[in-house]
Amino acid sequence: MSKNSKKTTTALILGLLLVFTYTTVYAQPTPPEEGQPKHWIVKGFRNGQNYFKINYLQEVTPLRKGELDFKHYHTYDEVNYFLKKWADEYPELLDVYVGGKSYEGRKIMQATLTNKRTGKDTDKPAMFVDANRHSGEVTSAVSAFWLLHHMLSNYGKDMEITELIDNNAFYFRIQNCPDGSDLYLYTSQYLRSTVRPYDNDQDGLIDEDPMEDLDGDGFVRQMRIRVPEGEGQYVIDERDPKGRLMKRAEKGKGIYNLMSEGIDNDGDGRINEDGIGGLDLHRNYPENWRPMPEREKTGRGWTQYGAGDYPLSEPETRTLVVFLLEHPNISIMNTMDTTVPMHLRPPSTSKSEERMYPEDLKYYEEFDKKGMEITGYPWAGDVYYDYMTRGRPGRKGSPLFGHSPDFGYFYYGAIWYGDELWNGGRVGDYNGDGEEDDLDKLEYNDKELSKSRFQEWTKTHHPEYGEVEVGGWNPKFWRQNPPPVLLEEWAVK
Ligand SMILES: [Ca+2]
Ligand SMILES: [Ca+2]
Ligand SMILES: [Ca+2]
Ligand SMILES: [Ca+2]
Ligand SMILES: [Zn+2]
Repeated sequence: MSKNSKKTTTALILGLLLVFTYTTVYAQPTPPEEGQPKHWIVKGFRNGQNYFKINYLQEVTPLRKGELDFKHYHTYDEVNYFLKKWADEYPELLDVYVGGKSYEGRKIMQATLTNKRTGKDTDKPAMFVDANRHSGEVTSAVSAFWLLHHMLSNYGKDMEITELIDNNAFYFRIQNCPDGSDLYLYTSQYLRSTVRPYDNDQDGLIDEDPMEDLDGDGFVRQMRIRVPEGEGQYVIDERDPKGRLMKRAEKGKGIYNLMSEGIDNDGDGRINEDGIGGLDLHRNYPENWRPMPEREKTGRGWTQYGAGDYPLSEPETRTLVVFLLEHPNISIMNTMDTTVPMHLRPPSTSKSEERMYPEDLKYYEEFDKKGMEITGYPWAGDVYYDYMTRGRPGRKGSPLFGHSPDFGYFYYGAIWYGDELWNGGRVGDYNGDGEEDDLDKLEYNDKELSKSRFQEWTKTHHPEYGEVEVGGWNPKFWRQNPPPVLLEEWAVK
């Protein structure tokens, strides 16, 4: 072996080692099996693409086919399969029925849990659990699903649960926006809520610029583009020796631009600015509802992004509210979201002391405390002030209009909480350097999650820019929801 070929061999081995060290840490989408669809089609008229490649992701795949586990995210079909199965197994405890039809015409399944032998559900005090009307906040569905299963499977075993089911009724909507949550779980798209077409950027074209997964890893992450010095906004943050972290450059020093992974489909200079949908079902409730900015006629009134055409314009919220009004036996509501984590409650448009009866506030404050004791969440309180400030100095309260907790308190008269699950990957000062930042998250990801949540910058071809690098955090199963290994822990909380 000559000196040169030795060198080549050594380089090759080193190269291979590197490849083995740095690949296969993030799961890639698996191709469809025979008979499985390749594309997901979204209903409704839109100017942009209305079909997307289906990614069969590890995060959405059960550990064993046909068996229940809470270590992955359940699709609409999977949830409904188990609901039906449980209704057959526990006919004296569980009814499963259609609670409404979604925008795309899917059946929104609802379940009623009570011991029928001790009386009808409508004759008992009741609680309603409503989850996942924010399409990407899929942890909430897993949490509601877990709770229903936990209560069902412990009936007759756990005294407390048995008594609860004997004397009360519990209603569940596990996925209150199945169009959106399935689109989120099956494709690389993400969206706020309903898939009803909406012109986000008010340019006259509807949903004309959805996201593109350029490198085909199943997720829309970030794109970094090398530019001559001074023309960019970013440089590599040297604190991570692997060069994964980016930071804002000093003036005139930037050599990278950062943008969302995708293409400017309509040539307006912005990437992915008008994707599928845009309304927000959680701004569509009737109490203190305000129109969207383009609909407010005076130019002086409050407006609310995502509010919809009018209160309860969407079938997902309308059918829920009608059900509640028809069931005044319901006195407790929990609508679930991600991420903070926090126990949220009314009011959303003013400080608690300004609009709530002092007697009621006392109860709520007691529940806030109890909630934090049980879950260990750092925050609980009203949406307007406690949520918006979260103890951060200098922050002010800010209103959310058409928000369900306010409908719940001021209009419906129920104790209404919205639990925000998962911490959004905020792992605190993990490396102990006195600061809480992305470096902590990276080290946590490397050590605890076998590097699976951050994709290293990978060269990819972009139709407009040529060679770009794609990488960054997993937007769905790290930023917005926990990775599968942490899912059950958060679902239980
Ligand atoms: Ca548009
Ligand atoms: Ca849109
Ligand atoms: Ca990608
Ligand atoms: Ca565009
Ligand atoms: Zn939400």
